[in-house]
Amino acid sequence: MRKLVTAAAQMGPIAKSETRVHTVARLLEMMREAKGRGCELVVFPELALTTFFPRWMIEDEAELDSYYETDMPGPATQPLFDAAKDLGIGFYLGYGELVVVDGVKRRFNTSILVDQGGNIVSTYRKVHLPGHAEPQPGRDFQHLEKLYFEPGDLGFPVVKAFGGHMGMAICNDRRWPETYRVMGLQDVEMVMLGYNTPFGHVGEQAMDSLTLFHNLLSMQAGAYQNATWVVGTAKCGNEEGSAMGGQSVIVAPSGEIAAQAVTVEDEVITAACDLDMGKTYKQTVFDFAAHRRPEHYGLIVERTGAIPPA
Ligand code: ING
Repeated sequence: MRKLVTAAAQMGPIAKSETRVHTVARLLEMMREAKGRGCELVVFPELALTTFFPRWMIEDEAELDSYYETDMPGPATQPLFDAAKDLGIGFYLGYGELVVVDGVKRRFNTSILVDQGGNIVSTYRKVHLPGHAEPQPGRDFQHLEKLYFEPGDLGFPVVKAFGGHMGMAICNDRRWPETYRVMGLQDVEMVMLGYNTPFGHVGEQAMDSLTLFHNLLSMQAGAYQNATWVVGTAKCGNEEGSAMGGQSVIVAPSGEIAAQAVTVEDEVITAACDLDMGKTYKQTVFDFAAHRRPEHYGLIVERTGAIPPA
């Protein structure tokens, strides 16, 4: 039994005016709380250093740039790396990444995995960007991730770390089965993902009222169908007037919920995750090599949008 004691460190709202120093202090407090409960790994949310700025149309480039990190670690985040090394606990961190390549600014919705030595062992850039590339009329809040980020260009890497096969995703990625399956085909044993999930994203009452149901459904399905642990960590609560769902969760390869947050504040939940738990599923029901028939799956990579029967 390869036990990995893991925490999801859920965050309550981050105000637009909140400084990185104050936000990092909140993260450090939860890192210490997780360590105090015997954790070796703590998963922070998506865009864990700032308010969820894609809710606004931001015209001023300098203001927009202020929501991104140009260095990782940088001055504000170095304390997280130092604490990881001092305490002997690794972390997943989601943040806005700004890199200049051949003189061109590139912007990604990024996560990193940092080991107990304070080393970045994996980097992921969000592939599935929800929402819109330009402001939509009639919305209380925009959702402009397609304007503020490029689709990720790193695929869905799975790395050996923390004694297992570790993969990362971000927010909307958790709704797409391809996310989990590409990592499942690399024998992933734990998928870590942070999310910021506003209610009212679609603006259709029946659907928006199911936001939390769809949150759990997506992660429980992904976990079960790929026999992997899934750690989903929310940034939630009423952030600058926008209500976002919490319900951070640690899901076992069985699809069962091992731990779940009960607030919409900073809250640490933990579970002792047996990384061998998925083996039975991978050797029976989800023995990919024995049961999958890729020769019939071509449309999944050949076709982007659905084409109805003639
Ligand atoms: N947010 C949301 C998410 O996928 C969303 C967007 C909300 C989609 C509600 C569907 C329903 O959880 C991000 N940041 O992807």
